[in-house]
Amino acid sequence: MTSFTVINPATGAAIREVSRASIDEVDDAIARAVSAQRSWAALAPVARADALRSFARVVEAHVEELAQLEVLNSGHPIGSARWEASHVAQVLNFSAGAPERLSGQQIPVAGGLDVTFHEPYGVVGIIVPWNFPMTIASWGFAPALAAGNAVIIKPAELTPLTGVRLGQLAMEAGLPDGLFQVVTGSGSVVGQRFVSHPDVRKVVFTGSTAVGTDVAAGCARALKPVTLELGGKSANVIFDDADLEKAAAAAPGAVFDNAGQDCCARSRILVQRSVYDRFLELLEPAVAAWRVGDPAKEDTDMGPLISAAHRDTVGGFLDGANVAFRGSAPDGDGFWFAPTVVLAEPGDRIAQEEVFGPVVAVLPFDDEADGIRLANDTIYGLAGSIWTENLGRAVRVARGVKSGVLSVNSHSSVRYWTPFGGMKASGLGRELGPDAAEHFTETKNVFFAT
Ligand code: TAP
Repeated sequence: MTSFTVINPATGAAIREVSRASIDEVDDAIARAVSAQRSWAALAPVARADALRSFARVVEAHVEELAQLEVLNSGHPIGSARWEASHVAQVLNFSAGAPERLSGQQIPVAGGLDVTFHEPYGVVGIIVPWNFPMTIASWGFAPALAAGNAVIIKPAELTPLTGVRLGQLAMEAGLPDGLFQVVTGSGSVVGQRFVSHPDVRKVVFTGSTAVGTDVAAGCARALKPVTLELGGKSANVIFDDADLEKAAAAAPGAVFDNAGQDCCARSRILVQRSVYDRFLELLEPAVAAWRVGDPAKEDTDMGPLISAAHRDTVGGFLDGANVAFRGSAPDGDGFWFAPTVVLAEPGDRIAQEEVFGPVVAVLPFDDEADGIRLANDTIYGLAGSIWTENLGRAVRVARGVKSGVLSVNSHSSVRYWTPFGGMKASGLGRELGPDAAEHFTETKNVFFAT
């Protein structure tokens, strides 16, 4: 068995060796999942609901431990990491309401009775990125389990520790053996095996658009459904009638949260030309006040980037860029990068490509139509924010921007009870929300002749 070393991004130090699964080990996990799923799907809905609530209670009891592990492995500030661990318990509790509500339909027909059933797929493979290891895993595994599936989770090699711990907690909570497995290893082996193995009947992939496209092509060849949550280049659109103080105070959090390693990062700030200079004046002190440093400290806003290689990639985006101002970052070990504000033109690389780091491009626009046009001027369509005091404008722009998740006078994107997902190159399908569990079922229609 081979292994890989997990690194603390705030210090560069090795934390732990984790095993790298072979194809045979993935196949063994899939075989165990197939067998566990049969009995799980046969349980009364209330029994599946109870099991998910037990799992939620165990996660709740370990929020601090999971949060500390995420600080160590991912460099997330402790406050954010606590939110993420609690969120996993909330997603489990929310999903526990689904088994008893997965009702089919009775459809009027002549000569009999027609009924539909929501049947689980069977085994679901969940491929998780490194930026939010716990929460993103839970958006797949909780509703998939609720709908009667078994799950196998593949964490990113950079950040496997909380996923591995969740696997142990699932066992502690009494989930049946084989129902909830975490298999560590590379995407090209474990992830690709989910795509090619005939007994994995659905794949959930969250990650880059490039790899997601490849995963989707493989799933198409195997004729299996896939949910894709991919990259973003979301716009924070600020109109001249907005509360500029509020919009400027909120803008750093909207893009520098998790060091910009957030698919929903509002990494383009589009500002109406008449208030462009004033907005930049207000933004500069807000960026300077953004506290970058030790993620274990309670008052830290932003930790390090995930790896030295990623820091190089992010830094590459500043080559030739028109940097307006930067915040601060610690020196020394750890993969630090100061928050950076760049003035850009629509065609610039920094205005088009996902940086996935604490770099924001600011661009002016003229009027409402121009703002909508510019907001839509990338291949992506994940999230976005609209700042205006004019309700009619807010509605028009929200309807005009092609993104899956928008907020008005706010940057919040994620609530477990509302749908989440991207348009265009940002993804396919939706997670969370009222229909989350249904997305892990296929409809069977049965006609009974009378
Ligand atoms: P990727 O490099 O695409 O990796 C994502 C996951 O896919 C990892 O677990 C990776 O495994 C695995 N993988 C890599 N190659 C694979 C292959 N050929 N077949 C199957 N799986 C494979 O992305 P990342 O760098 O971890 O994450 C950053 C990206 O994710 C950004 O673009 C970001 O926008 C996007 N993201 C989107 C969302 C939503 S909800 N839309 C949320 C978070 C992140 P290993 O790395 O371990 O080999």
